[in-house]
Amino acid sequence: MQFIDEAIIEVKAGDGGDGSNAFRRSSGQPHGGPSGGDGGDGGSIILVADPNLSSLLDFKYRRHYKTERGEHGRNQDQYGAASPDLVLKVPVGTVVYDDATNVQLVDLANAGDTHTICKGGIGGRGNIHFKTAWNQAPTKFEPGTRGEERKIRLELKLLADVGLLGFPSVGKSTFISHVSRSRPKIADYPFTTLVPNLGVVRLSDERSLVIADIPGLIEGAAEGAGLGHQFLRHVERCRVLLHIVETTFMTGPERSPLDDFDVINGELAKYAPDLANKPQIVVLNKVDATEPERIAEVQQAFAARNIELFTMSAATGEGVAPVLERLWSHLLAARAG
Ligand SMILES: Nc1nc2c(ncn2[C@@H]2O[C@H](COP(=O)(O)OP(=O)(O)OP(=O)(O)O)[C@@H](O)[C@H]2O)c(=O)[nH]1
Ligand SMILES: [Mg+2]
Repeated sequence: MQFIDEAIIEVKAGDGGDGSNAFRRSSGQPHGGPSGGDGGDGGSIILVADPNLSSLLDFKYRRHYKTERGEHGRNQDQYGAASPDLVLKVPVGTVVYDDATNVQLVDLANAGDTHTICKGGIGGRGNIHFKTAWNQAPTKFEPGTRGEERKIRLELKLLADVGLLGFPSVGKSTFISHVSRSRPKIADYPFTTLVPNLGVVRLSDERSLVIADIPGLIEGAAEGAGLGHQFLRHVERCRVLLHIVETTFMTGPERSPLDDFDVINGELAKYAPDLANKPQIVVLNKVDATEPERIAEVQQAFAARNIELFTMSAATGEGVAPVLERLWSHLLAARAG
């Protein structure tokens, strides 16, 4: 599953500082030579592909970026300081277009790829450079050149990093709506979610990940039961799966979370063994509505199989943060590898 995340921003690199036109004037040197220093270069704007990011969210909030001009040169041979470059971090896979011409400027396909999107202006030379044998007092100097500016379109094909798995009504959509701005329909009947949808989760300023909410699976999905399993292809490229179980059984007959877990994994194996081998984080949801003794039982059952089980309430948010952190550490390892 993918959708296109897009942002249009304006970038302007600083101009170069002007060279200076000055002369040495001191009591010892009433007719000293030229002493105008060079202007500094303007700061460039550089894009870099950062594996910590997975959306263009930042660029929707802030649309204008610029760097300062270089300092002008001064008398007494002083050069103006260059202004610092501005580095803009974009997610790996960002393709950059000139918005006016639609020409592709760069495809930042790999972590660490960099591209100077706007070159800063070059500082002009001061008159100290124009002294010649026949002109000892040049008044010539150069202005700084203009920094580049352009309007660019950033495009990212969003691929889900994390796929949600689970029976209907375990709280997959509740989870994604708690952690992202995605607002899928949530209801207490099975198969509320009919089409997959994506949510971008922001763990902190520097870290984001994309989660795919998919329809619930049931036993026999491989043979078409329920909504079938064709939408599993949407999570095939995910790096990690978040498998949600619950034990309140708002709908359907009594089942145990461990049985549910096994049933879903059986369906995965029938669909695609590759998918069944993907790392899974398992979480017991709805702990706000579950008896503590029951939670302990379920934990023991998973522990007996050596499966780490997180607990959370997607409704109240309790326990959600550690789940996200665990997903994140899996992802970072996978993205780096
Ligand atoms: N008490 C409680 N109820 C929850 C929690 N999470 C989800 N629910 C409720 O469980 C029901 C099903 O939630 P959904 O998020 O729609 O479940 P789903 O897994 O997306 O279901 P499908 O889309 O049908 O596969 C809704 O009534 C939710 O309000 C939770 O943490 N605590
Ligand atoms: Mg749902």
